[in-house]
Amino acid sequence: MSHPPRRILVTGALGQIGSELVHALRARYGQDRVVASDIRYAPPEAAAGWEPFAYVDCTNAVQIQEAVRRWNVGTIFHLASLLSAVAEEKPHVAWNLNMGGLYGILEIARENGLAVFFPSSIGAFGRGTPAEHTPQDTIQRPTTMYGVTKVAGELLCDYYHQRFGVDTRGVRYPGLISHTAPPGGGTTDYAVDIFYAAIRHGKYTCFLQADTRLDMMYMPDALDAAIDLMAADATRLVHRNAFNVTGMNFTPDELTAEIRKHLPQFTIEYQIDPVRQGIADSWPDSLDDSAARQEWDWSPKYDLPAMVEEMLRELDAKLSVSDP
Ligand code: AKB
Repeated sequence: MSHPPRRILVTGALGQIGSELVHALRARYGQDRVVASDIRYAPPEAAAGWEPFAYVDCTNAVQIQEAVRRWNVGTIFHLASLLSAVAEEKPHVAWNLNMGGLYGILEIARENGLAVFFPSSIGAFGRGTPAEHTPQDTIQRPTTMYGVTKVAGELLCDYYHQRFGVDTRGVRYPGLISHTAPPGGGTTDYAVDIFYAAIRHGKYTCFLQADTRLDMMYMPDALDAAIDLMAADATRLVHRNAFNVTGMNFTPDELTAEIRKHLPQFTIEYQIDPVRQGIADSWPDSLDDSAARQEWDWSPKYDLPAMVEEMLRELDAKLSVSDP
């Protein structure tokens, strides 16, 4: 007797990555194969488009277990997490969600033979990490609660693979840029906010210094990274978890110069947020992603000019409908 293929569950499906990853996974594997889940419900006018949808609080193991059984889940893309700036404001909530949620997911994966994707971040690095071309395997002493949960999450995923044979895989994302869902509470959010401000007002007040260099990635590349890594040949994976990945690298000043090629009147001023500046200063300037390239053929498609051109075009179309 043949069994239907097991489904994919996406936690945090209404967040910045999840809201696009669900659609990308459905495009590849079929609508019914991918169950979106979140602690929020989709707005009523959009709810039908999100089916199948499961209400899941990731800190509640019973709810995760019920969703896994009900939908015959075989793989979880576990995205529910607080981002860096909001995690610094609410460190206890961040520990509970980022660590408690992951622990519950891994336990259920162990009991049910599931594969798990876990997104780590450039936030997993900190003081003492080489700032340029940060190696795959290096010093990780983050000074933020977000970073602590990301390093601990990387280690926990490695542990569940080595000790229990759970198929855990993951990447370290840089700042993610998208025209679909806004980020919420990250240090790299300026690189999305700037586009909305450029189109709506022709000017932007940036909370990071003009010369703060960070790695970034356009969302289509971030989705490919997650999907391709989970589909990769396991025998080639030396690292499995926490692969450095990057798409491009710039400062607010350089991003402004690129936007000005399309909107010459655009202006930027700086009003530094000391908390987010401190977080950004503790992160690397650029990552070495050669392990991902070697082990599962990672290769981003978008550089800075291609990303800026598409962001302005897509957002201009979107905002002309929402802000007529
Ligand atoms: C954040 O800024 O918190 C995230 C990240 C780099 O992990 N975008």
